[in-house]
Amino acid sequence: MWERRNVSAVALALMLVAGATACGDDDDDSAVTTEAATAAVEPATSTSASEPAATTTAGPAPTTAAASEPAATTIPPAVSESDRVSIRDVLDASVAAEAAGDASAFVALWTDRGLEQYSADGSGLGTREEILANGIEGGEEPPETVGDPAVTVTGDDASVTVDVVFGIGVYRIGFALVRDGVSWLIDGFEFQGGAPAPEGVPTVEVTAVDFAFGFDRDALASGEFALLFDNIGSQQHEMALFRVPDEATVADAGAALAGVDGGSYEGVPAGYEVVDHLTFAEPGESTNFTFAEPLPAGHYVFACYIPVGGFDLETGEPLVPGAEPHIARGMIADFTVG
Ligand SMILES: [Cu+2]
Repeated sequence: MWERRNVSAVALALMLVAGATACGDDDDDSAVTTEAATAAVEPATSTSASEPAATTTAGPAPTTAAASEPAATTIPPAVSESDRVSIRDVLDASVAAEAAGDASAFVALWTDRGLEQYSADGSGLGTREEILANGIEGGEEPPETVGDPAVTVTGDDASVTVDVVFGIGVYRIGFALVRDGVSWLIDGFEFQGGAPAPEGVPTVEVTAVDFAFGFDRDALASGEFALLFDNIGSQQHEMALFRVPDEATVADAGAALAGVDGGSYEGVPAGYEVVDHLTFAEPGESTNFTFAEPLPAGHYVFACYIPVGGFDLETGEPLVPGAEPHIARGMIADFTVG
């Protein structure tokens, strides 16, 4: 449940391009920094809207990829304007159909495999048959996108990554599409976690052990940072962010927040405020979180509500029934912005 909170919300949002042109074009390079986007897109784009792309440093990635995989592919071909437009149209149409609750229009844009991945990765909408039978609720406001979607086309296959704002975070979503006559069908969906930090925003590492957080408080004081959450403990850990009274000590905050429901965040006492669930990591895993906006001045805590002994990712149930949350073992740490 902990991890799924973010996943499902973002997946529901599925939006794409609707806001892409309207909002920030200053983060283009953020779209080409991870593997998913490597194949990259920016250099391959056709000329129409890609002036900023030419100035990014996207060059090395495709070069390396091409050199290390000589057998399968060479340099990705440029994406034709017609492909680019029709791919964006398909993704837009999917967002619109889902927002409108138009189940038949929605499923017509997806392959069975794509729907399966979309459902499994968080939307929970189910199979084509289930969607047609149950309908789609609709009414969700599509979230804002950051930068331009990154599009790669290889023959009859396309991949798209897009960064979307949900809550206070920026997340990356990947799509696979297959050519279908003159148009495309969505054939894959992947929630890829936190988007890379925008250029110029420092990434601050927060380590998790059993049962404590470690980080440089001074590095968080500006309020403008991204987080790398490095779980070097033997248990699952997470970061939930709360705003706490200025005068509260960590002990005060721990006592006040230990009784909060770690899944729903119900039970937050007066004077305290849940900001958001930020991220989760399995033992030995690192995850990242990028804020959509700098954190306002204030006194904050990171807290972990994972039950001692962990929980089942599929069911969200604690592996040890009745186990106390890590916060009750002292897994809470404070910092001040401003
Ligand atoms: Cu923990």
